[in-house]
Amino acid sequence: MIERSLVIIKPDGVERSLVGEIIKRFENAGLKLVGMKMVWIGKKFAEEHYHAHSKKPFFKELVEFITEGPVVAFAIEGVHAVDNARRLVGDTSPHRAAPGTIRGDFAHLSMEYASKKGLGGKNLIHASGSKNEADEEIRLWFTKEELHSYSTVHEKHVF
Ligand code: IDP
Ligand code: MG
Repeated sequence: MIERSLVIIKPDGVERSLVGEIIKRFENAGLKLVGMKMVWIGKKFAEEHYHAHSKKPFFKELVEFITEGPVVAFAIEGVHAVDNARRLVGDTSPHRAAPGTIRGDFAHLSMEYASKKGLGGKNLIHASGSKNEADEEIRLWFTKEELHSYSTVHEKHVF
């Protein structure tokens, strides 16, 4: 049940200076940071990360959006980390994301609106959608040496 998940603060989140605010929410929930990097990904890497969406009508715009500036990627570890990260992130479309979630608190647009404008949906953050997706994405974004095992001081009470 102890899982790892991949989280990416997208270019809109970095450019809006929300990196600290967003990371804090995962730390506050007791999820352990096990790897982290800032990287400006290219088109090929973006297409690989989002390969599951390659047939979607918004694929080109999504790749443009995720490569328009640097992102901050981090891997977290904890009980049901995949589901827990999605819960903190909120619904894909910020207009449906509950207040208290990252997308609900810091954005409000809808995917329909983004598509109408011919843009990728700027929803601040990515979190793996399933355990399989998480394993695949962590392998894509991090080498073994970039992932760390250590104990946090409060692990006794949160894990
Ligand atoms: P998720 O990020 O909540 O897992 P996915 O359905 O996997 O959502 O979509 C990946 C990303 O593609 C979204 O986070 C968003 O940035 C973008 N996206 C999803 N649907 C649309 C759309 O209808 N128009 C434009 N962009 C979209
Ligand atoms: Mg997804």
